[in-house]
Amino acid sequence: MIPHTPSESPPSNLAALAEDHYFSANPPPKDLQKHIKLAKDFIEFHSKAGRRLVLVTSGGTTVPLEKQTVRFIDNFSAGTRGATSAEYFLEAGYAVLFLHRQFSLLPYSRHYSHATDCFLDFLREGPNGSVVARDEDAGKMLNVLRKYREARDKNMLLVLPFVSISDYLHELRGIAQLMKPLGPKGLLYLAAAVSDFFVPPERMSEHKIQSTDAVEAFNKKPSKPSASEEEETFDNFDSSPSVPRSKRLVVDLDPVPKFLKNLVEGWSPEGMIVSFKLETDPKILVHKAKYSLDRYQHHLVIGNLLSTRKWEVVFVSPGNPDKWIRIPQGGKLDDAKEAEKDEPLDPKSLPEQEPEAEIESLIIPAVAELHTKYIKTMEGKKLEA
Ligand code: PAZ
Repeated sequence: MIPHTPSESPPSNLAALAEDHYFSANPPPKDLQKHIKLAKDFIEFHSKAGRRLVLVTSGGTTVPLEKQTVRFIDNFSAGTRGATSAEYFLEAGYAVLFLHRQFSLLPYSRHYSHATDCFLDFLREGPNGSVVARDEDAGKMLNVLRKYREARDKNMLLVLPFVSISDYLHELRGIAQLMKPLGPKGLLYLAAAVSDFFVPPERMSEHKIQSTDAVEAFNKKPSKPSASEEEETFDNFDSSPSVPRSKRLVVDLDPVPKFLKNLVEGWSPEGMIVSFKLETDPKILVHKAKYSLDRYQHHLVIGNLLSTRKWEVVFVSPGNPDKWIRIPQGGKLDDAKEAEKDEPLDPKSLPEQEPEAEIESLIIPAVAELHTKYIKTMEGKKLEA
């Protein structure tokens, strides 16, 4: 990998203006300062130890429709990629700052949450009124418990939640800026499924959006349009002319500004930055990953398809051929060597059940290897200067 040299120049004026505007118009989450303090202490602790530290972002972001939010738009992500990756990063010796969507999967507890089994199903009554793990689950649970305890006891894992898209962006910016002292040993691994669209605050209703005109009636406004007014609420271009426009909820979303450029150039100019690209159409995946790399000039894009993301991903990085990483189709790592095919698998050719092996067990060592090269190159450059 040829690392992109961090640019000395500040982000272009437009990007800086968009940043100022977005962050002043969209209020920060109420716990931001508390999170920043925790993150600062955690980063300082590991920076002093000369340890590598990764910020893993995970899970979906909500798009609130109201300021006092009753309804919001969400996406599919449960945070499997992020939570699983965090465990393999810890195994590889990284300190992990895990920025995740509240109530999405967490490292270690993921093995017992969000499953079809309730966690109580893993337990049984033990002697003298105690509760113990069922015999068939005890071995794995002990293993997971030990790893979890070790991570916590050694202060290797800090878990911080977010909910909405603007919470996420405020947290990401604050934490990325704190990572500067880590230099190239800081890694940003952006696996969260971040919304591309949002309702800007100036168009967001303060209160719950109403579905009837009862409130207008209460406020003594004319509650029912006359027959002629009601006709006017239809138009010829309506796809559903049987429902008047006034009774529908038409959601009008703006694009979320793209802050990857600001992240690369301003917030964390020395860290290695890995983003994910999710697509559903296999024909455009690699093209979109390359486009993103080209546009934001960061270090690695990991492309994945919704339907095959647990089976294969593609690494797109500057100066390297695209590299597919795959779980062999038997679902186990020792079934076969990494498949040779240089393009996405046909989703129909894959078994219906999820693979037994976790693809993150292959992704993280490959990312860590690129990170090692990145650190060496950056340190070499510093010596030359
Ligand atoms: O959370 P999950 O494991 O179900 O999905 C992971 C993922 C597909 C959200 C992630 O691998 C990814 O591609 N994140 C970036 C998505 C994007 O904004 O393009």
